[in-house]
Amino acid sequence: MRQAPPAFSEPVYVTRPLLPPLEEFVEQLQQIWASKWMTNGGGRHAALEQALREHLRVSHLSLFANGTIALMAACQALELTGEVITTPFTFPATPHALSWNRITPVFADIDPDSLTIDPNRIEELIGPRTSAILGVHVYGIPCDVDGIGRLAERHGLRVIYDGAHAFGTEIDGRPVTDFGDATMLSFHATKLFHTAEGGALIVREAETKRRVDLLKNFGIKNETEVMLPGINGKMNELQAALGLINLRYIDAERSKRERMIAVYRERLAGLPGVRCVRMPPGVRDSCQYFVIRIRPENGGRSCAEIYQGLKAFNIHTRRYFYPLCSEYGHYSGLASARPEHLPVAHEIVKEVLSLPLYGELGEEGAHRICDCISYLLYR
Ligand code: T4K
Repeated sequence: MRQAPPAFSEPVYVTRPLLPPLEEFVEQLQQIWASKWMTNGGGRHAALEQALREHLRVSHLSLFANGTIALMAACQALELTGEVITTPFTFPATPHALSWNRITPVFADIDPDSLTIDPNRIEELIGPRTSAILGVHVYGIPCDVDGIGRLAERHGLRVIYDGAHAFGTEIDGRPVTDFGDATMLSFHATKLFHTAEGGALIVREAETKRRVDLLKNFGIKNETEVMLPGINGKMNELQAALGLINLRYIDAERSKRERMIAVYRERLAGLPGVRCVRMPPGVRDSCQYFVIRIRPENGGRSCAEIYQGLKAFNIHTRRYFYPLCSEYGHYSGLASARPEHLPVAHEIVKEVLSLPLYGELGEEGAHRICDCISYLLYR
């Protein structure tokens, strides 16, 4: 009988926010207090847009209060209507952004390796009401951007990417945000780069950015002209200040996460029924999540059992993104949501487990988590 490894004394979560030295934020707060400028296009908002444009090597970026509203604004900016083809293997925000625009999501199955929408399953779903494809770079793994791009061109469709997990992802040295008409990024507290709540929309053309900037501010051009039925999606100065500070620390945080990922890969490869989800060759990992797939072998443990078992060690992993969006009551009645149309997604969603990944936990934390997983698998 193997001896159980010790439990963590403090809860270990799937992630924890990167928190810079408090003094640096307090200093920013003092300046904000002195200026009495809290939101509506302040100096920090402008500075963060500029800093992120440089950091991410993009031309047209608009900050938002959160990623979801950025995605909703993308649908408006690109004037999407009717149906949009998307993945069921994502966070609820993805199809909900469509629903809030009165657009029907049409679910396409995913690719078994990249776990992103499978371009080979998109074409059969394109109909007269289809206006776009909405791919998700899930866990920071890029969609098949070339395949999707070719399809969209052939059928005259727009392409939007939900890049909530893809801050800093690159494909052969090119920012992932170079692909598609628009890409959303999330800066939620659970993201490697964050502003507590926040997000951005990156678009290809200056004219689209102008439209996006109007859309996130009620459509207001000036004191007497309101150009569009916009919404309030603005990022405020406190969020922007936190973002400016966090930018100083993300390279260090990324390195710590890379070292944890190396430990996980080395320790977990070869465990019975466990596979590490990997970035394709040439892709720079956003280090947002570390995900394993657990398939019970010869009566071994299932993902659900490992997820439960780890709780006894005070390790709180997440089964992102179980259940599939197509299984939510709001969408399950759609023809495209029928399980027989989404066999790969249904199989994979039962296997995936996101392990804790944040710098503070370090390599030692990763080793201890591997000890617990190994114990549960061999027990
Ligand atoms: N598209 C995709 C593909 C997404 O994954 C997301 C968001 C969006 C769109 C929408 O972007 P935003 O509108 O959120 O910008 C969390 C995040 O809230 C959510 O942003 C994220 N995806 C999703 C994958 O994860 P939950 O419901 O899992 O969060 P919660 O509160 O359970 O937090 C997870 C763990 O993080 C906790 O167990 C502990 C830790 N935590 C969390 C918070 C909020 C902290 O340590 N501190 C904190 O302040 O959704």
